[in-house]
Amino acid sequence: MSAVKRFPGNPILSAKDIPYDASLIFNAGVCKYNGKYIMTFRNDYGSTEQDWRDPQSPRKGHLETNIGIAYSDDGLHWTAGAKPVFAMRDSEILRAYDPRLTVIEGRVAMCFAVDTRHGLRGGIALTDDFENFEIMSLSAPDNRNMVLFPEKIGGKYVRLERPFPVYSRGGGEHFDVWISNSPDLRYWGGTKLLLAGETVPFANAKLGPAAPPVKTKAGWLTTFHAVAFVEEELYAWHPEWHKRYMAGIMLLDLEDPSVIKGISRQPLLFPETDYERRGFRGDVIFPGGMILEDDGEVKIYYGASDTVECLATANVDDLIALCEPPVNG
Ligand code: BMA
Repeated sequence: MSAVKRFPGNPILSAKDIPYDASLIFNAGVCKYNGKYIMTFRNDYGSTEQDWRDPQSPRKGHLETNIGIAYSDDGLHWTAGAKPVFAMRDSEILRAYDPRLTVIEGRVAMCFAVDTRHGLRGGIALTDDFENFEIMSLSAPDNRNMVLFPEKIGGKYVRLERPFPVYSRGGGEHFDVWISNSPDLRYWGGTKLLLAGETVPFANAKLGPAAPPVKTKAGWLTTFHAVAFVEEELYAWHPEWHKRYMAGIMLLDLEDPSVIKGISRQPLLFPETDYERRGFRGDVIFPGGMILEDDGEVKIYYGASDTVECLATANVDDLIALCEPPVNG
């Protein structure tokens, strides 16, 4: 029996729940802050499935992006705020997307990806009210999928990240998960390789950090996404989609999170349901939020098929038990 159960009410948020222009609601970050569950989600808006499938449609391929907010009392049922809360666009920056939330030192840090005319960057912003965001850092390109640990470790802030080395990795999509630290959230260094793509048996392409880690007695528990190129064409609104995104899970050492204590040899979540297999890009599971409740329940929030936001739950001990010692550990 699987350790993870999909929430029967999935998807928990989709375009029909949003009171402004919205087409695709996915890849959200989630935190518990001031007694409420808060989600910031990616909203791609503009063209619809019909536009993508119609070769004559002038709106085909036109998607803009902003980041919206939703609130919940139980983490299951969500209400979207009246307007988007975050967007970046100027002559250099094209958009910000895929937000991840971490409560740290009483504030909320939002990590996000940024497309610019000169490469992909990873950003970190701090907020107290989800209206004003102070941007602390934007990485050098190409790097994204940043996630921040919820406390300092060894006196430093710590993040996971996924740079995109091209020359040295043979030009394909063979990208790995790295770990860095910072004295102040602005300057990042001490960078080390954490999880190499070739060590994940169910991936044959890139990996990336998924939801920010949660602290357990056994170690930092954290998800990652793992990509497999497949021969067959997968369902998508556009032609030639061959990438399957799965979720994996691993356990990092509490004092030195650059050490992997355990990792599951199998995917934690593999695309199975209609909402995961059929959408803008089918066969995509992309976790961005993970909450550990006091009773040991873990809520894992994930974008499905780049179209809707979903939830799966598990018991924390069952997740820890999935993490076997790494082969070279
Ligand atoms: C990645 C990112 C994610 C997206 C995924 C699947 O490269 O763009 O935002 O969910 O692809 O399309």
